[in-house]
Amino acid sequence: MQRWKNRPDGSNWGEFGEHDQIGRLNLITPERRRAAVAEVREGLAFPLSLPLDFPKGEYAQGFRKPPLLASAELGHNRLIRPGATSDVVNDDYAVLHLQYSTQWDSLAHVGARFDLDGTGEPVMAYYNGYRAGTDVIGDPEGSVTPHADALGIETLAQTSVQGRGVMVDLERAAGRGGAAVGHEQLMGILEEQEVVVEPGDILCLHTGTAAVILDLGERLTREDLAGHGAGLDGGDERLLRWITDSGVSAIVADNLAVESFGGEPAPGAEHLLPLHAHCLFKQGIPLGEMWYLSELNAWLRAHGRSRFLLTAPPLRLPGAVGSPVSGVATV
Ligand code: UVW
Repeated sequence: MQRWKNRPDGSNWGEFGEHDQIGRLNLITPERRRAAVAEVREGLAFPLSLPLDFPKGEYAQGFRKPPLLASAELGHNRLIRPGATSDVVNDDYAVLHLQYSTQWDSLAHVGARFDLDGTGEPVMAYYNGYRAGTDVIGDPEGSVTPHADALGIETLAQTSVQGRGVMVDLERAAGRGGAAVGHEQLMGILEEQEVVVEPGDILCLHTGTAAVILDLGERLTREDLAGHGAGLDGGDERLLRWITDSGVSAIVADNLAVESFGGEPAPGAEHLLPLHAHCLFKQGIPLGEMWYLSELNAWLRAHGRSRFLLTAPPLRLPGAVGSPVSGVATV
């Protein structure tokens, strides 16, 4: 049974199959992955994650909390009887807010109220017409433990998330302030930096924000975060249309939310985070946030390159809506 009668304007629901749960990652075909592998010429690898206890400072006082790491005591490890052998063994466990630091947002992270059934009654829905309450469990009051029975992060992990990354240096073009980069400016930047984006590519946006997060450590303030780093202008319809037409399979940035975000919806806006709604809800484009892109960006710039092999699966953690990610770029 089709899950929806109406699909949102500007959405691609159904185009990758009625039951599709990986959205535009479908565009990373074996042929495109081979083209990504062909970008490996030097054999150098760059880690693309912040240490997962960053950001520090005032960010740690927000609703997402830094990791709590603890040891599972040896006495609880049933494999080892203390004193029986000379082995010394540690296990540990973590309480991890999955979207605290460098992360992937799954397609279950952001949905929207939409009239799926054509009854005039909007229901809470996600990419490809999956529904809150039946497919993605959770409620705005937080009285139910969230669990994504569809669109969870493990669906992305199963694809391996490996393809061609393409770097755009927004910091170089738009500075260190919090510029909102719209369609016209982005097209100018692509031309100036001679970056060509093709279907299936994972678009990576360097803004310098993660480097500041690392440099400031505990001294990081809310103002530093609010004022630093460019982001995409999610309110720019032409930019959203370009994202649709470009065929990018995912978008990654080293800033907080890929898009510029002032904390409040724009006056009259339908969505708090319009680029999230466009990518996660309408187009099935996963978003990566707070990645660490500075060293890779500097190397690419120094070598006149923008493309690389990107391997960045999230945790294969059934039912989660986001995940830390320790991606690797190989050049
Ligand atoms: C929200 O906070 C809604 O999203 P994100 O962490 O993806 O920016």
